[in-house]
Amino acid sequence: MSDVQTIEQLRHIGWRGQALPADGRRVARVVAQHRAGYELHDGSQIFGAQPAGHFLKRGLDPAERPAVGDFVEVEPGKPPHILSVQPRRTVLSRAAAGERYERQVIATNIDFVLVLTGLDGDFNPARIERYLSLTEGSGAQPVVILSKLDLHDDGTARIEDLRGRLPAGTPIHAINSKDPASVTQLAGYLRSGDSAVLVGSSGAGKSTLTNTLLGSQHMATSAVRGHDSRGRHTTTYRALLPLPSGGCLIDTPGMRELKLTGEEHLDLFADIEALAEACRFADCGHGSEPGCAVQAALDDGELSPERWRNYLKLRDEREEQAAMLESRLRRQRGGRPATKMHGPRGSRERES
Ligand SMILES: Nc1nc2c(ncn2[C@@H]2O[C@H](COP(=O)(O)OP(=O)(O)OP(=O)(O)O)[C@@H](O)[C@H]2O)c(=O)[nH]1
Ligand SMILES: [Mg+2]
Ligand SMILES: [Zn+2]
Repeated sequence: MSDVQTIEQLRHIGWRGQALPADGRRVARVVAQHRAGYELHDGSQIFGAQPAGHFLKRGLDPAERPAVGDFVEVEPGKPPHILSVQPRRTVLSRAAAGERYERQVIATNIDFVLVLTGLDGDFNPARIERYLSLTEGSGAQPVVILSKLDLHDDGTARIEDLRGRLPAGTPIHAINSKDPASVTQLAGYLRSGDSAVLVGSSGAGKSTLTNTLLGSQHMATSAVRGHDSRGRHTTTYRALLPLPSGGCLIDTPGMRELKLTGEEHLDLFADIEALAEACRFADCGHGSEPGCAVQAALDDGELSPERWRNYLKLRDEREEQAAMLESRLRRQRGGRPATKMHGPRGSRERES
């Protein structure tokens, strides 16, 4: 097959490169990762592969191992081996739960992060803000999708509530994931060559939406618990699927914990940061200080207490994670301080 044909084929799986590797190595995309190895797709077929030995070395940052969404170079063989990962256009990651700082890659080379929440008991604006904050550092565009519109008469109130809370311009779609006509409003995020990842709690309906977009019941789904709308962790691995629309969609397992990585900017709360800068005292604790702009906004209802609390929680977590990230990077540099502080914007302090 000619290079032109190979490139044309790779386009079907979202590859944007202009030239194939000079050494003639085969390029493919990671579409699934299992305990036993990887599944790759070259735009025409799926095949299994193992990571080369250097990916298994102890001490290697897990974020450097091949992840779903990656384009990799492959050495033929039985089985084929993944030799290297091509530079990532975008990366969505979270920090692993636990004491040690570790970034976990959720998906790479994605254009859109589709944050899916059910309009049932799953609905939780604070959690949506957490997902949007994580997305900020990824390089991909966030899109909020509210599912199960067909099941909830009070859906409209929740949608309006969210619109008032999120920055203007954040796309919000309310859908019935089971209805092909309803999901056509997402077509703009799944165009040929584009890739999107679906994230959200278990039971939100990620696999249901994936199946509707695919036009087949490829992913298993299961009913949520009646009393609290919780899902049953049906999907257990990330799966990248080429859609009939020409776009690629990554379905993921519902995540129990979503820790910030420390690289977020919290642009979502820029209005609150602006308020805090308007306080009379530069070191205002936003408690009972005179001239506190935050208290004034809380008092007159301009700022909701719930959103303020979520901001404080995310800000503190971001600071803590940023400190852990910085000390890990320092260790990697052999104890030298960073030449350029890669701290979050919140660490800037006024000098008055
Ligand atoms: N009526 C209705 N039911 C939905 C909708 N979206 C999802 N469901 C139902 O919600 C349940 C959970 O859907 P799943 O697609 O399995 O959820 P998931 O997000 O993939 O969950 P995990 O794989 O566990 O993370 C299923 O019973 C779906 O039929 C929707 O828009 N309308
Ligand atoms: Mg699922
Ligand atoms: Zn204040």
